Amino acid sequence: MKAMIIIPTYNEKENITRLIPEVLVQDDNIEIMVVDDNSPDGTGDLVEWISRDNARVHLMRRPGKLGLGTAYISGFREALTRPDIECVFEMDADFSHQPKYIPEFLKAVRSADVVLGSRYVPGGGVRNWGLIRKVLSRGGSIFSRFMLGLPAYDCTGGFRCYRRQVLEALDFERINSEGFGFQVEMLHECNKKGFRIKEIPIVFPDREKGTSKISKKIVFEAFFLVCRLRFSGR
Ligand SMILES: Nc1nc2c(ncn2[C@@H]2O[C@H](COP(=O)(O)OP(=O)(O)OP(=O)(O)O)[C@@H](O)[C@H]2O)c(=O)[nH]1
Ligand SMILES: [Mg+2]
Repeated sequence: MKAMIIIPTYNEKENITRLIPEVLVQDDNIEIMVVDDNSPDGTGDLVEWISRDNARVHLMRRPGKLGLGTAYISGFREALTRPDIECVFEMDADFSHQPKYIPEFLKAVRSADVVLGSRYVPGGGVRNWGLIRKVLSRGGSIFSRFMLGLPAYDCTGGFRCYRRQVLEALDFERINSEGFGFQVEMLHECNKKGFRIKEIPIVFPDREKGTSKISKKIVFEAFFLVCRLRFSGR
């Protein structure tokens, strides 16, 4: 299946040059689109340089740090302009999402509309996480699952594959959250439209290089989003 892998970046120069070749070797039908928010560390320039020699690598540059949600939506829109692309991935640049799982996503998406890389199904897990982070992540998924009736155990993960028909059916104007909230909102919209959602186990190591962009604000935003979705009946 012809796939576009969207990788949003903000200051990922230590990861991105190593990640791109590791992704591309997983399957000949894969292309990559990096959505860079004018990273001060020059990530965008590095990717531009790689893309000049490699037709499977594309770069979208945005003028400043506009957030993960809009980065993905811009990437989705761009990927959909390519009629040959059959599925679109979300993937982080920091190696928490290990490229070795890509073939398993491609296999699973043959019989599903949305495939979620899941830390919370047998065979999945996290590595090198502190207790607070574990509780927040697991608790956030359980909370989202029960509040919104989502058919998944990992509702906040960002290693995913969508069939193009799914993205074509979604109204991106309605989705305006960031971080974990964005992942929950996307999943909720897919579920409401009746798409087939499947989880495959992934092991999620903590990033080794670069710094996290997660803030308390993103965690609170996700909590209030789930409450809003639940009680507004959206
Ligand atoms: N384009 C763009 N990319 C972003 C933005 N914020 C984060 N990213 C990228 O999104 C991906 C996930 O961000 P991380 O900081 O790793 O967040 P996380 O994986 O949820 O948290 P950690 O586990 O702490 O790494 C990485 O590839 C980041 O570079 C943003 O505002 N714009
Ligand atoms: Mg990360």
